[in-house]
Amino acid sequence: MSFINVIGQGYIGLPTALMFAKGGVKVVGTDYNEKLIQSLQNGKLTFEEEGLDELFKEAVTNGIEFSTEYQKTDTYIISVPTPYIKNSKKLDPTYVISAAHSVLEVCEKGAILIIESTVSPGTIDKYVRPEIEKKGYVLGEDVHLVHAPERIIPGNMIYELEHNSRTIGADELEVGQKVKDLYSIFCKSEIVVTDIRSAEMSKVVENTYRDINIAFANELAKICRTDNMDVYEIIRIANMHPRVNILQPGPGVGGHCISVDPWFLVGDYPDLTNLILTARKINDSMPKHVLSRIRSIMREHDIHDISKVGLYGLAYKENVDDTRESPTLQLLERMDEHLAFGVKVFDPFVKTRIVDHQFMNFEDFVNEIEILVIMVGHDHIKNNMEIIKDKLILDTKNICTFDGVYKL
Ligand code: SAJ
Repeated sequence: MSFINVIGQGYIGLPTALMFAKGGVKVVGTDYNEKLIQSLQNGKLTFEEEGLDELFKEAVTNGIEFSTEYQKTDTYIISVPTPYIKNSKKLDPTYVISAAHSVLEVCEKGAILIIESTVSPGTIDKYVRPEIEKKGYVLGEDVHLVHAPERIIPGNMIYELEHNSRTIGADELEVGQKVKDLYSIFCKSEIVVTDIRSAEMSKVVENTYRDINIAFANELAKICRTDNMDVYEIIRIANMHPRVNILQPGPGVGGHCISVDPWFLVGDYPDLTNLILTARKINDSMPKHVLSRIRSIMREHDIHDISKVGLYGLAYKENVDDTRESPTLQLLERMDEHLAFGVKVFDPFVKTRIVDHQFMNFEDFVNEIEILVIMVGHDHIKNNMEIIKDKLILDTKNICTFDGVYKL
């Protein structure tokens, strides 16, 4: 039986480590963030997620450990961030390289090094293989390389870890098979074994497909706004066609995956990515579209004071506390650039103050504003529609059924 060291105890690494531990595998979760490791050692989770509490308890009962030190083991899973470089839009491989480097310092001979972090196609060839060669190790003998990108969605991670199909990219088929068996401990769905480059590319392609589909919906929303058509009704009808599946328009695309991964392709293939780049631009333009909608509602109702406007939702999507790349933050940044300060903000999931004029109490927030902009469709607002019914509402998520509600 393997002994797994999971490197990076964030949104993906932690639940993955816990699933293996629950399945009876010996696991140590490692992160260089001492505070985070201390918190986990003290039995405290660092983010909220449906079912994570119970899973954590089971994993602790099964002996999972947490440490800032890399362990000497036969199997490593690297699950560290892969941000993109703002100007070039290319992937920043620094964290992956540094984690791989540290693994090579301690690993057993013949260890399997699995990279779970999303990487652009060719990253492993370009940055990880040379690390192994620099060390004087023979690939396929001293170390075996594998890429096993995750597919789970925040808000439903635990279920999806168990039920989503997975891709394993490996240099050697037997190693791919071995890693497949390992993931089968908790993954009940199909696991495909392929080569490393195909695994890298297919992961980025999946998220890019979604980004383009959302961009199409957002462009339709803008077209429909111009001529007063109901975009939701149009998408609903179009989707009744058996081979059409258009996603929903919204105030923008946030999160650490869909709004980031397409940039890797744009950064690496600038001459070939017209559609992908255009989709990114459309999605990034949505906060501006929301602002122009707010402006026209203010004008219509003779409201001149921006502090009478409240944005509901800071998270990047419904029922999560994750604010990375969130459309609301994008919108606030844009307002900031135009020196438009004072808009009020509330999110029931975000319990620390991260922006100016952020309220911690929903009723206080509602009492202070005239226009409420629904940026995120949390269940909380769906269950509190009575409280906002007298406000002017701009509903960018199409969840509000009152008469006279403004839409995207
Ligand atoms: N959004 C829309 N319209 C839609 C769907 C989503 O505007 O119809 C927006 C959301 O509000 C959000 C953003 O897009 O701001 C992304 O949300 P998401 O729910 O589509 O995806 P993520 O970023 O939470 O997680 C994705 C997942 N991909 C999907 O295809 C659903 C997940 O499977 C991946 O594992 C994850 O990215 C990842 O790690 O790559």
